[in-house]
Amino acid sequence: MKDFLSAPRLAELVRICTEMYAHGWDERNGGNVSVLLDGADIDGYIDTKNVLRELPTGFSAPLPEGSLFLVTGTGKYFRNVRYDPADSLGVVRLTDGGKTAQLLWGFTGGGTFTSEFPAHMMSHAARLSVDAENRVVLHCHPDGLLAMTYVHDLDERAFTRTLWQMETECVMVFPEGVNVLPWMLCGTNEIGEATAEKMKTARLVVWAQHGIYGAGRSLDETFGLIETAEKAAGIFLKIAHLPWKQTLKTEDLRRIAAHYGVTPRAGYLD
Ligand code: 2HA
Ligand code: ZN
Repeated sequence: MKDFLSAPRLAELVRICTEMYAHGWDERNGGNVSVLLDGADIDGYIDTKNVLRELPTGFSAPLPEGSLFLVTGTGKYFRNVRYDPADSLGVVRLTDGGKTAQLLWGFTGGGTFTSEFPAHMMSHAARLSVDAENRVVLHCHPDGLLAMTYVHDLDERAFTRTLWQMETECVMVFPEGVNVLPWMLCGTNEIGEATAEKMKTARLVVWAQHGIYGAGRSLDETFGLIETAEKAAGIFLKIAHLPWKQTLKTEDLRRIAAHYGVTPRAGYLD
């Protein structure tokens, strides 16, 4: 067996956690990430017969028996992930109808998966129902998007259109727009269910006064989605209080979408 610490999947997640912290998106223990693994990702690295601990999930994770996830741990600081990945991260396998997660690697200090495990598992199921290639769910607290939820209408169409107007890239990067949840208590099955419902129509779900969830086929794609939306939110906050002389118009957004062959969310560019 090779050491999982040298596995590409692990290295990739460590890099992303480090990068997220550097962007200021994950203060203290803020944020969490889960990556759906293929058997091949851990083959030769982890003995799948050796269950280290059984962790109750507290709900029936709606995913196939045996699904494998690399996931950040509850209370772990993204700032520290790179110094001790085996303590901050874990590989778990769902069993017992998703009511139990078997720990196969990591959480060496006795920890467990993120407090947002329900939102992650339900979001994976929702994304997989519309995109069989989805692998990543990523949550963080980027300050521009968070600030925007205090001063901007939370209507999804309006919120999306504002972001699209802030930078030419936006409608290309997230043509389906961003969905928005009003403030809800985090760490609960209820916010998990609400997030998953929103995930069926967009890869980005803003949690008002809290942060954002992103989903995608890779860590790079998902990070890039949030990075782009956050950049747009930052521009909005720089100009929101100033008199605008011009902006990207609906017609411009339509032209961008047509030129780059993306389909904007129906009804958002009427
Ligand atoms: O503590 O970000 O939403 C991690 C979180 C909870
Ligand atoms: Zn959070």
